[in-house]
Amino acid sequence: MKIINCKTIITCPGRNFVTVKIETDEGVYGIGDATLNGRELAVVAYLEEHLFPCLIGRDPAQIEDIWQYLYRGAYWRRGPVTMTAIAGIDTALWDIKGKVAGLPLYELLGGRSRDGVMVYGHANGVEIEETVDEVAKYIDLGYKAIRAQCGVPGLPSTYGVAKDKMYYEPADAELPSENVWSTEKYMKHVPQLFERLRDKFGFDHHLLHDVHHRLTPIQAGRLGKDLEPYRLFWMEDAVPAENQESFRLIRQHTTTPLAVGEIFNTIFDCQQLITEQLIDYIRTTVVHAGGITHLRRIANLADLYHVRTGSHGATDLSPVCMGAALHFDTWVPNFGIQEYMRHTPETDEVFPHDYHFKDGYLHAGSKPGHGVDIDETLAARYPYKPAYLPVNRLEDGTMYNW
Ligand code: CS2
Ligand code: MG
Repeated sequence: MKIINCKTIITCPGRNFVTVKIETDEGVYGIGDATLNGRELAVVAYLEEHLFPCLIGRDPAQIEDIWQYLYRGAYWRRGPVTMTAIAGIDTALWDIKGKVAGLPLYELLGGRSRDGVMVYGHANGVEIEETVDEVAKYIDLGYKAIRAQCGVPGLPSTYGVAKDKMYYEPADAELPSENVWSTEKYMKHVPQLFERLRDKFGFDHHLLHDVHHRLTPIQAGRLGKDLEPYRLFWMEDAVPAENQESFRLIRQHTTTPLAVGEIFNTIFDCQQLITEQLIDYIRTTVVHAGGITHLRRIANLADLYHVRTGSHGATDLSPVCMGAALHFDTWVPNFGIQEYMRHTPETDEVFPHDYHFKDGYLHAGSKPGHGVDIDETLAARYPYKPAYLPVNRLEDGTMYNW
């Protein structure tokens, strides 16, 4: 079997998605997600100008060799654009391998380790009571785990509080919109949210929170300590994580479990975090961390150090990524949890899939490959629309982390 054509399909059913499609001389094709929110066209150029020409004529079964060729052959290794491009190709090749074998992807990885994959949804509100109402809705939908975010008094907006409750899309403008941040106001308010949630719902559901890169290590230690009575499943992205050793300071001050890694793109971004057990969950994904081939390496390293997976699954990761992630989650022995921000009906129409939600769990389908397809005719109806993620400034105007 030979690769005869590779292409990207850019579509925007409410938000932009980039999909890689690899076609072979025997009529079998595979698809992969290559969406990088706010930088989509950089990945498209990297794929079309630099990677696709190297794939024509190759045997699609040689997934590892192709991965090593694209990673080592770049000379300029790593980075979100490079690794998202490699991920799109890698996922498409695993999809082809499954279709050729007539097996769902999880069988190729080592078979089922679980039936369903526990997921968490996103409850948010401007006020605490609005978030409480949203958490109640997710409990009624059968979720066992719910992320809770709320507005901060005195701030005009904050991360995670969406206009549309169910579908959260932060890339909201043709040039970056500017948000304002105050750590003091935020840290005073968040413990009140979780005190209220535990008072109302008790401890039968997992509660999670995303700090979204906005504290210093000692502030994260303080917030983690303040949240300990509410037994969070995890506190996510407490600090920007380029300096992995800064997590030692957080660890010294709190037992609140720590999750990080949705913006990581290789094992080297989290090697120290894992081997020094500075985190409890690694959030790397199929689409941004080099595909199934590399994510498997990260999960295997994490398993040696009691770190579990907790892959990112926001709306800007397409159903193709979600489908592949569910097969990965169904196999991976040190599974923790899977984020599940639902896609809109028009997105689901463009990407027909066989995974389904039931009682707080997502279930991968049993179709060969990852079980997700793309309707190219429908996709063409939604042209690319430039959209940036916001930027964040402190109240005095200092540029900060969004
Ligand atoms: C967030 C994301 O889901 C999460 O944990 O961190 O919503 C993130 O803000 C977006 O994926 C950015 O595009
Ligand atoms: Mg996050």
